[in-house]
Amino acid sequence: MKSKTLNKLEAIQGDITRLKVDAIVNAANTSLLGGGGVDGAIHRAAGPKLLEECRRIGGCPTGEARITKGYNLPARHIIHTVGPVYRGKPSDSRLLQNCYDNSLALALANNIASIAFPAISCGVYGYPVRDAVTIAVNASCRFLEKNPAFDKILFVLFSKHDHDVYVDHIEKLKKKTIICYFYRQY
Ligand code: AR6
Repeated sequence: MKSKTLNKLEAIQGDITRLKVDAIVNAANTSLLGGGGVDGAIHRAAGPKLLEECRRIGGCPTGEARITKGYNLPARHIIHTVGPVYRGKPSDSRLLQNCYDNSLALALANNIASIAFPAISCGVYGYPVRDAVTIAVNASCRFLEKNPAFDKILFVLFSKHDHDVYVDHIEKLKKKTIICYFYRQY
């Protein structure tokens, strides 16, 4: 993996609704009609027009993604994706990976160059954050290596614990990349 790719990833702690990026990602449910957690926070901050647009879309299957305007948010767009409810089955990781792949593909198709992800499925859907971070970061790196013009992928974590897990994972990958670079020089 190139260090240029990893430098485009950043984990921050905070509220995703406050970020001024091209798009923020919502961890929605299949109805797309709002809910609790980050979904509730995004609908509250974006305002009632978001719900109207979501109604017109008519739902989204698990692992897929849909795009709307950002309305009152600082972000121009919202990409709504539906993570799996964690059951400890192999299909969980495939579906979570689909969320990242499909959100990023939709971003690319809509001229989005900066995006912020919450920890999809890691709240009420129960996905262990230590497993989810590997899927999130691997999917993001694969995408960035294929699309070098893409600017930035942010991971926005609500809790300090989740933030520490993400930072630790990304730092370890950066160290590995530097060691591999020096290894290749000799
Ligand atoms: N900014 C960033 N992260 C947040 C915010 C925020 N404002 N609020 C919560 N989180 P969850 P899920 C974190 O439960 O597990 C909804 O009701 C939170 O700490 O929002 O994918 C939907 O409608 C956690 O780490 O999403 C679905 O029914 C992460 O966001 C269901 O929850 C995801 O937690 C989806 O469950």
